[in-house]
Amino acid sequence: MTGRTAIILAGAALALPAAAQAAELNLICAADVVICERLTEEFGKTHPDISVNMVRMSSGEAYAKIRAESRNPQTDIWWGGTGDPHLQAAADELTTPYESPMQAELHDWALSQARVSGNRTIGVYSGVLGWGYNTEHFAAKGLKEPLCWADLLDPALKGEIQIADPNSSGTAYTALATLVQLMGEDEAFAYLKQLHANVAQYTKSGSAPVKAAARGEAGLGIVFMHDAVTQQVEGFPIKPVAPCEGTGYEIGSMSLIEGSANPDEAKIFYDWVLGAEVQSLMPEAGSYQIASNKAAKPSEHAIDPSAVKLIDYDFAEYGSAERRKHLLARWDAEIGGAASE
Ligand code: S7P
Repeated sequence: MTGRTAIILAGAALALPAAAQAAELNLICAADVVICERLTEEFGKTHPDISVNMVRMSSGEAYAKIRAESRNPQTDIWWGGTGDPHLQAAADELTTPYESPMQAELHDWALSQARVSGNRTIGVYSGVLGWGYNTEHFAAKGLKEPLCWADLLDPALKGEIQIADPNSSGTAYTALATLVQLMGEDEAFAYLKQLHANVAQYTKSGSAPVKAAARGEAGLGIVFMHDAVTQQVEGFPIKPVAPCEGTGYEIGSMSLIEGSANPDEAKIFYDWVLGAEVQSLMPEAGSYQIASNKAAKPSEHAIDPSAVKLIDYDFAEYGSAERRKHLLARWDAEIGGAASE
């Protein structure tokens, strides 16, 4: 054996352990960062052989990233965020069908996402749209309690309201689609134009408005009610409201990415996160959505949807690429454009 051969053999021997490297999982998490970090940590405890790279994004941003990467996917699984962009990704075939053995444990509303998408997405939680307002701020300014969508147009609320931009935020897209379903499209845009006079800021993230209201930087944030509850439970003077005329809701969803590098690890996470034990942890991280696993322990702080006037939200229609693109383009032209003037 020459010295050179020995070096090559040594090189080959050194290369062997590389094959035993830890498996990887690239996760986009589109809910609050606290629950995203908690899920990553818990998964790491039960699956120490899989290293998770988690990135937190808003729902619309997650959709845009997955679409931009479609020829060379960098993401394996997308957990959380509102269901509409998951449905759009399913229609675009950016996500891949999977029938999890955990489906038998889920509520029918969670399975309805799978049914309309050919198993390309599934419900992981649900939540009711509304707002949270700062009771101390309202009392100090002598403002009337805002109980209805109509109340938010009161000129006394000028500069008091925050809501996210529906291009980046699933929460704000849910608000836009809800108003269209409640009022009709032209009437909803007329309403949003009037509301614009009272909006201080369109944020990137959906829950930011109520976090600002909690700290007195705004009077009211239009958000999912559970995000208002989180602030209330943390001790801020926030009161969650379900609008009197009726409101929409989300089915927060999860999808596997078509052509991803780690499909087996992604399925392991997918099945794990649908389990009752994992979903029962969500309230510990301040996430008070309604869990999709029928056996998950409900939180005492969760909003009871039967006490709210809910619209019959048409997920298939408002998650379709055509409707979503049309509504977002109209929002940019008639509302977002005015915001930058
Ligand atoms: O905070 C939890 C939550 O409200 O956030 C998701 C939300 O859509 C993500 O934020 P964006 O609005 O910025 O997209 C909801 O799915 C979830 O319930």
